[in-house]
Amino acid sequence: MNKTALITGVTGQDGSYLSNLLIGKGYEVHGTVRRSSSINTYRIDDLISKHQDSGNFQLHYSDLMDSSSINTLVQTIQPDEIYNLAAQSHVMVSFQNPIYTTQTGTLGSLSLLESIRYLDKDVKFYQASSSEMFGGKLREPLNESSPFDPRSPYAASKVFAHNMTKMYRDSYEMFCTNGILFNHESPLRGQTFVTRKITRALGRIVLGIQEKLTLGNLDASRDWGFAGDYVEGMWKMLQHNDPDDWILATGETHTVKEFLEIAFDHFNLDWEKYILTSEKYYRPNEVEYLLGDYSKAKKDLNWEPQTSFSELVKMMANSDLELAKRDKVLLDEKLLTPTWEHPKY
Ligand code: NAP
Ligand code: G4F
Repeated sequence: MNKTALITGVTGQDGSYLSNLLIGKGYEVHGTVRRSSSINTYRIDDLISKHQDSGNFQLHYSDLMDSSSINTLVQTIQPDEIYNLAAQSHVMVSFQNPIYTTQTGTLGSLSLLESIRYLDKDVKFYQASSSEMFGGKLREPLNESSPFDPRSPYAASKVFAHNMTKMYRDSYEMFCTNGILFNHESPLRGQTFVTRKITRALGRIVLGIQEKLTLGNLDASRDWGFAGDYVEGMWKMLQHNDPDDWILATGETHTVKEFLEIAFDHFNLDWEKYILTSEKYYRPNEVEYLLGDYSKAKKDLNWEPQTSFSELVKMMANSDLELAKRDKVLLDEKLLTPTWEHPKY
């Protein structure tokens, strides 16, 4: 019989890549969406149109804050695997909305863990932990034993959920795993994260419909990989014999400046002519440097990243040039207001 998976946060970047992967493997995938006044399923519209009729891809309204809806879903779907991807995932926003970020980051995972605990079925659980938990002060490759030093409400909430996941594994012999993922990006990355903010603006700069882009700390360094590679690692964690915690990373770190250099070079442009900086994009407590050691995932899961840093940057730059062409058509027809000169994050 085909396996059934429940994914929270299915409308997000990772949710869309993971759904695609699991449907391809023959899973029946159930995803949670939260109600909003405008439709926010653009990342999964293709999957909806291809698979909804067959029942292989089903969506359900739910919110991390509504534990009764989570419990009802777990009870009725009785999934084999649960991937808890939903979160308020923007670090800067977490300083402005600390209570909401903490509530969603902690209560959602706890509600899921409690629902699984009382289910009369062995369910495998994946928690989306984050490299932000390490805090970015140690300038060395970080592994599963490196100390946590959270620097934002977002990171602190992820540490709580991480520890709870471990605690349920140890206390109740539940199959609970934490994937400690370093930054992973794609053409479907949210547009307020730095990589996508850059490539989205770059496409418009190439077409002459945007002049400048304002960013924050260009010296921050991240271990950036491709989201498509990382969801394969999530799945492999739940196929392992025993539950555990694993890091997924590339083993390379690059500054925001290096990202800019490769992206703008790709279109023969000099980034320094287009980029401004403003303190308004600086964080109250910056994570300066992240570099991951994925050797445990390589050994246990036979997982390795497949996409290099420059391939990732160019993939995003190319995809966003196509989107910018659509922007230009809409702009020329006066169907679009250029709001991009004043990005919020
Ligand atoms: P994302 O694109 O921001 O997606 C987050 C998802 O969570 C969206 O589907 C969002 O729904 C949903 N969500 C937010 N608040 C919710 C709530 N209160 N109730 C229900 N759903 C809610 O994030 P991502 O990049 O795919 O990341 C997936 C997970 O991995 C997140 O938990 C993130 O913190 C974690 N993580 C990400 C990275 C990374 O580099 N991408 C690294 C480490 C860990 P809407 O579409 O309605 O907003
Ligand atoms: O792209 P970012 O916003 O991602 P950040 O803060 O590293 O968080 C992402 O990765 C985490 C994994 O480590 C996830 F857990 C989390 O959910 C999220 O997906 O910022 C990256 C760096 C930061 O140091 C930031 O200060 O880029 C710097 N930056 C410089 N200018 C900027 C900007 N970040 C944003 N968002 N916008 C800027 O204008």
